[in-house]
Amino acid sequence: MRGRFITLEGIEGVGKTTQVATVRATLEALQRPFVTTREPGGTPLAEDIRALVLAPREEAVPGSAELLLMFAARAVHVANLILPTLASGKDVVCDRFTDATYAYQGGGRHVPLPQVAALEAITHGGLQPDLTVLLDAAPALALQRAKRRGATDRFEAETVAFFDRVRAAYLERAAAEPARFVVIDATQPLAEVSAAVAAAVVAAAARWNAAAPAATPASTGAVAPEVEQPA
Ligand code: Z5A
Repeated sequence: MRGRFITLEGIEGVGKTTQVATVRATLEALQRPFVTTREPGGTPLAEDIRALVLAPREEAVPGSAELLLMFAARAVHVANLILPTLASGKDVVCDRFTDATYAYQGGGRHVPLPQVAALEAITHGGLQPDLTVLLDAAPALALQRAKRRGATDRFEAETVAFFDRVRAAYLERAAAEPARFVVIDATQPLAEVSAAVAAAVVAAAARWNAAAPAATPASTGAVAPEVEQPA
């Protein structure tokens, strides 16, 4: 049976990386095998692209270039890690996926959404997350948390207005797809956010168990893996 695809989303510093640990612990308790990964990144080539796209630099980086780099990394990640892992029956837990492109390049950088959708179709066809946990908080709080960690990348140097647009784009996507998204108030104390994330995963897993065996990527129209699974 195909594994399930779980993504975590939200603006910078909202607690996604922290909550990956909660998802891991919950899946372990449910005895569901899984692999955790992140975007941009997740494979050696995709991590190289991540370093290129996040590095602070003097030269302007157009939104269209960011868009293409994000999808170049994603194409490698989907083909070499995500699809083979799902096909092997393991769940994939991913810190950010294509919702981030709609939010950051679409909402934040004003890249036209049809351009994002066109690359999404090329890169991962019908493959969509089965569950997306959106951690929501105002940029002022989230950026304060992120700054506590020190070094800043190219996105972290952006304005509060930029992150307001990113947040609004995320909330718009969540409102449009309520069956896939669970929106969690990330301003709550850590223990409460973790409990809400764990509850979302437990509820989704119960639905998946109750449903008929998951469709294969081929039957959902997802792109078939073109390369061998990494060792
Ligand atoms: N990007 C893009 O533009 N387009 C795309 O398609 C994709 C990505 C995929 C890298 O992402 C950048 O790429 C990202 C968007 C762009 N840049 N931005 N902004 P990333 O996910 O690797 O990096 P990030 O967003 O910068 O994540 P982060 O900084 O690691 O933040 P986080 O994972 O959401 O937060 P955290 O590290 O878990 O928590 C931050 C701190 O807050 C930490 O000290 C925690 O202990 C603390 N924390 C967490 N939760 C709480 C609560 N509830 N209370 C108090 N303190 C808390």
